[in-house]
Amino acid sequence: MTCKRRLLALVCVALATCAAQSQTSMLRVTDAWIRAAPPGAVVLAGYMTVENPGPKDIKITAAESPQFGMIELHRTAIEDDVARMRKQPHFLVPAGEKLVLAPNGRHLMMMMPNIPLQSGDNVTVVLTLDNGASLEVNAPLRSIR
Ligand SMILES: [Cu+2]
Repeated sequence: MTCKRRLLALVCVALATCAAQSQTSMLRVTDAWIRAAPPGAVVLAGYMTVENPGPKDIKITAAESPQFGMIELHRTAIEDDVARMRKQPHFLVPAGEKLVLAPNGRHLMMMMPNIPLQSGDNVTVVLTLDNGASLEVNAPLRSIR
């Protein structure tokens, strides 16, 4: 590694740390959980409450987990008397308000678990925010709320 490269790496680490710190004070996540599914299920749903006490709207633009191949942002809505899930480009957490991810509404659609998961297991979810920060959330698996 050249001297210049090492310096660049250090600056990057410093920036990442700053972003992580400024962002933790901006969104508060509580009550995160993943609904446990029968063994062999390839799709699970994740829920949580996200509070934004700050003065600016924040969007959750993506989510990922080391335990899942892919996570999509979904919203369940009733269309023609049928509940349908639609992929969302982002979830908005308005300034001073709460976003509630809950059954029959918005949720994280967690696909392709890397290993079998069961009730009591902890899942790590990393949310990507539109302010350039990311937020790590721990969500236990449980069968029902
Ligand atoms: Cu879904």
